[in-house]
Amino acid sequence: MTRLSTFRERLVTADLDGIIVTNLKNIYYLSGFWGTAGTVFITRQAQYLLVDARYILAARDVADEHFEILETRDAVSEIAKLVKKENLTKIGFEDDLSYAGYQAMSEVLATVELNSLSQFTEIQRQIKSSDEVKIIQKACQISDQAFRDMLKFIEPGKTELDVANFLDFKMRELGASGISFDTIVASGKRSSLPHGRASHKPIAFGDIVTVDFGCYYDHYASDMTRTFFVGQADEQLRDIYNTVLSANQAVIDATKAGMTYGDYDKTARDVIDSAGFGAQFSHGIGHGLGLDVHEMPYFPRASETHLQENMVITDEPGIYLENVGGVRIEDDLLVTKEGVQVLTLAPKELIII
Ligand SMILES: [Mn+2]
Repeated sequence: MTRLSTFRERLVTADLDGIIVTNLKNIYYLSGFWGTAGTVFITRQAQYLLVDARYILAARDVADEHFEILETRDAVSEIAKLVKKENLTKIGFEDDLSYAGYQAMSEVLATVELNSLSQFTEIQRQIKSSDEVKIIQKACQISDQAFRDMLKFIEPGKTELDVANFLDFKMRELGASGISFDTIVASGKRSSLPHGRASHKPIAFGDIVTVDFGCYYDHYASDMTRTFFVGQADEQLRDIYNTVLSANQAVIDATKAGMTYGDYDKTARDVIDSAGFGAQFSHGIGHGLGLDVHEMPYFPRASETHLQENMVITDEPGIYLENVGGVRIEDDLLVTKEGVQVLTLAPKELIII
C-alpha cells in the first residue's frame, strides 16, 4: 500500500472529510515535494499540493503524479473553494501550525468543523519503507566515516569547535546536505553535560571526549554518539565507559519487534542501575529517527506500547558524573522481527587516541 492510500484509510477511520497538511516534512513524506513553503490537502477523493509561483516548476517536476498541483499565494482560500466544491464538513489540521496560521484558517474556513490532529502523519512515518531504511543507512555510513577520519584529526591543543567543524565539513564532503543538529563535542569535565555544545575549550591530554553528531542525506537524518579518551583513560571513567557500553549492547541483544517501549528503556536502565549509576542516567534511552532527527516513537518508562518492525530508533544510554565527566554511546537501530540491525558501525571498543 502506498503512503497516500494508507493516509487516506486513516483519514476515513478518523471520520474526517479532508486533512490540511502544513508541516513541511509531512508534505515531503506524502507528496515528494520539498520546499520552504507549501500546503497539502487530502480529501477522501483527491489530493492537492498548493504552492506559490517560486515552487510551481519544482512541484510539477518532483511531486507524486497523483497530486493535483495548484499555484496560489493563499492556500487556505484555495482550500475553501475545494471544500465548497466537494461539499466537505469535517476537516483536520496539524496542531503544530502557528497560532497566526490557525487564526487565518479558522476565519476562512468558518463554516466547516476544524479538528486539530496531533502527530497524525508522524504516526505513519514511524514505520520505514525499505527505501527509507537505505537512505538512513547511507546517512549513518557518512557519520561512521566522519568519526573514523576525526580520530586521526583530533589531538591535544585543538578546540572542541575545531573538532565539530571537522566533523561537519567531513560529512558534507562525504555527500551529506548538512548536519542534522548542532554537533556536540564535550571534553574533560564538560562531558558531564549531556548536551554540551562544542566550545572554545582546547582538548587536553587525559581528556574524555563525547561527540554526538549526525547528518542529513536525501532529507533523512543520522544521529550517533561516541566517547573516547585522549592520551590516557582515568580508572573511574573507564569503568563507566564499560558500563555504558554493556547497557548499549544489552539493548542491541534484547530488542526485537513486539518488545514494549517500557522494556526497551528498562533493558539499558537495569544494567546501569545494577552498576550503581541509576541516578546518573538522567535521560531516556532514545527516540525515533527519520525525516526528523527526533521523531516518534519515544519511550516513556512505563509504556506498554510495542515496538514494530521497520521502526528506526536510537539506543543511547549515558552516565554523567558532575565535575568528573560523562559517557554516552548512541547507535541507530532498525527493528526487525528477529532482532535489530545496527545501522551505525563506527567503532565502540574503548579507544585511547
Ligand atoms: Mn539521539
